[in-house]
Amino acid sequence: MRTQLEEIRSKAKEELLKCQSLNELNDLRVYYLGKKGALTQVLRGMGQLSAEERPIIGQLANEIRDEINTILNQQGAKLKKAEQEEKLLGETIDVTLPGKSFAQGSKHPITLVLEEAKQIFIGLGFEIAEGPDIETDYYNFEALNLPKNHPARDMQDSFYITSEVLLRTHTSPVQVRTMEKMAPKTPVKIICPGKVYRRDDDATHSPMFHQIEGLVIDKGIKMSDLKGVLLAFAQQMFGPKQKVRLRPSFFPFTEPSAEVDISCVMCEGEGCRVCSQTGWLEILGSGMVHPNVLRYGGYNPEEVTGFAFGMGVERIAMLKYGINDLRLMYENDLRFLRQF
Ligand code: 2NM
Repeated sequence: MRTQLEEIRSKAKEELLKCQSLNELNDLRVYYLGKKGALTQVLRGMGQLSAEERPIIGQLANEIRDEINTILNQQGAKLKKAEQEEKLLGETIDVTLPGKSFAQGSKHPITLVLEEAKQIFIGLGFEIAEGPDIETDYYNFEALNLPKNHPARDMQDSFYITSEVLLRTHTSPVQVRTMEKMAPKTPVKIICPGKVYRRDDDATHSPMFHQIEGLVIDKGIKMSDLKGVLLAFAQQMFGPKQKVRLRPSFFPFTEPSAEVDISCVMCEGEGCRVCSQTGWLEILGSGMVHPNVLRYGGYNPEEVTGFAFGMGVERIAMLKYGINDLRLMYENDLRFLRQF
């Protein structure tokens, strides 16, 4: 029995030290120390030994088991480390490789102009007011001094949902709603940016476009306040040399009304094709808020006055960025959009 045990000891030692993988090592553990392993098998025969021999063989068997265990643990640690190192070597990455680049979008020229215009007016002390795109006849026309069957409604042919509900043709309804909320408090000093809709579709008109309208109401507001605000806006949007001029016009919601021209952004007033040799470009409509509109909004025209103006964002964007065709704005052609 002693020789059997010694044989197990030397064979186990040799095989364990030659072992090349953790799997193989585990097989060896089972083979030598497992329930049906070599050592156990030998020890099964202990019953035949004499009482003197039994403890001696028992001790030897324990010794061998401990020794095999120690070698198993050492080899296990060694092999585990080797396997990890090999895995790491296989996983090396080249940190000098260039990264993957992500396609980056850019803002649409209309968004750029809207954002810049908002910043300019915020700088002039205005607040931004927004409202629904779907409006009632009352807010879109009636409260703006455009009663039913008024001929000026023709200028803003609309998309009707019902006879009383339509897509707004301008952002002025937001101003009426704001007046209703604020009256009789002053000052009112707001701009209303947003989409508007008209039944137009040709080279220079889109059925949907963007507007910014402004409204100021307070005691003693005059036409010169309007001109000062628009001059400051034009100079910040198009450059410090800008001039503005007002020409008499008509809008149902303002009296008096004026078209506002800025000096031509292409020729700085010299006269060119863009400004039809006049040196001026029309960019806005404006005027003093009609007494009827103030009353609809809840203000007393005997106590307060106001000015209002409206501009088309597409037109400003075309002038600012030299875009010669309105339709480019809506085609989503990346060759166009990438330029901004
Ligand atoms: C324009 C031209 C002139 C305007 C008037 C109002 C309101 F609500 F106060 F009556 N908002 N916007 C106005 C006046 C708009 O756009 C060409």
